[in-house]
Amino acid sequence: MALHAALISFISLLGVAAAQSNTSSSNAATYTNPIVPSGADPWVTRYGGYYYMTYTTATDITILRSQDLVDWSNAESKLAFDPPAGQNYSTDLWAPELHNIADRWYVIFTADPNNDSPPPSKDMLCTFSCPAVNHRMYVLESSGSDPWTSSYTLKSQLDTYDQFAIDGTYFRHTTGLYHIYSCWYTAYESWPANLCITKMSDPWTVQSNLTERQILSVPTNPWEKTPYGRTENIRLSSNEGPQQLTNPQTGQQFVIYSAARSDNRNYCLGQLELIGDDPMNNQDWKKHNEGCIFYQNALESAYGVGHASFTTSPDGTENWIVYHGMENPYSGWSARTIRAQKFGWNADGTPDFPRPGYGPYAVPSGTNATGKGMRV
Ligand SMILES: *[C@@H]1O[C@H](CO)[C@@H](O)[C@H](O)[C@H]1NC(C)=O
Ligand SMILES: *[C@@H]1O[C@H](CO)[C@@H](O)[C@H](O)[C@H]1NC(C)=O
Ligand SMILES: *[C@@H]1O[C@H](CO)[C@@H](O)[C@H](O)[C@H]1NC(C)=O
Ligand SMILES: CC(=O)N[C@H]1CO[C@H](CO)[C@@H](O)[C@@H]1O
Repeated sequence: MALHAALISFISLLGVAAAQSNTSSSNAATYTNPIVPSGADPWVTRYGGYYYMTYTTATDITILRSQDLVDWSNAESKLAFDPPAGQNYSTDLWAPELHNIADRWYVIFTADPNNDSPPPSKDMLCTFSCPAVNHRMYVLESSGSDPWTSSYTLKSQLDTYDQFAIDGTYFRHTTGLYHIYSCWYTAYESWPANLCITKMSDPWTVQSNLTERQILSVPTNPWEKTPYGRTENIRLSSNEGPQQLTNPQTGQQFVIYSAARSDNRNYCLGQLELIGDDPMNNQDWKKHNEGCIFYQNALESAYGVGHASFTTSPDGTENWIVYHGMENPYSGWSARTIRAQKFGWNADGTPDFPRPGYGPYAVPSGTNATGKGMRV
């Protein structure tokens, strides 16, 4: 696959030749994955003619912007937040997301003090000198209504009852705003990592108390465990990276989350659907227990695909998934790169994700060709 991808990149560099070979087609231009050569936990939103991307740098909050969803080689970069040392949020800044709520932008992210100290116990069999115990959720607020020119300041820690919390996201519903994040049962129980929901009164304030917090999903299925179907050491079973997805035709509300474990090939996407009226009622959610809805494609060396976010093509007509994956399933977290693919919808309104791969794929509909030699 490496050879193939390299060859395609080379052809793209030649640009003109690739474009000329398909001049009869109206959407002949193609791109290949990855769209960013290194990175994890990508999050993308489209606003005012630009795509804004956040991802895990671990040391700060950096925002990229590009007019092109699948070409970030000329993206601009903005350092939104560089945490001071010695705080509970100084290290391991993970999975930032940039949300536009009530004319301000909120960056919701995970962080911890002192680099996940104590160091990881062997195979994370921790009872209890456990890494990750101090991970918490934090929120930055923009100074104005523009995500790029704004400055960002730390607004608040999100209340997770002084318990493990990672990968938090906002869930918007007619009944209000919610925080959905990866949680443990208790402060010192460690894995499995579940999905929890709490109600918010504003983007930086959790209103629910611990009794009201609800667990929406527990990684009980074989495909949610690592290795697949593992019956012992459930500490390596994870539900994380939750992300709201709305079917624009039917209005169906989903939470697409990542399952299994992010450092290996089994990482994949699972699906919850809100089938009732109240996100705080766990009986109002339906879990797709049958298997991952987006998962490794060994035939194309696309492994560990997960931690997705969703956006649309420049003209708004297509749905796109932006996710990370690895070509080498043995190198762990460092092998992750950022990818994007178009997806559709099944007859029952659920998302219909493609098989993960490297392309070449047609560029997103409405991609601006001007100023890009290879996309005439
Ligand atoms: C830092 O985190 C610890 C453990 O959760 C907590 O006890 C302490 O109050 C926090 N410090 C601040 C300044 O919030
Ligand atoms: C949580 O909030 C509910 C509703 O306000 C209240 O009835 C309950 O006593 C609270 N629980 C705790 C532990 O504070
Ligand atoms: C297309 O790209 C050109 C050159 O970067 C830019 O001037 C123009 O505003 C863009 N048009 C749209 C619709 O994004
Ligand atoms: C370079 C390129 O995109 N070539 C494509 C042109 O269109 C034909 C037919 O659809 C494809 O097979 C090529 O891959």
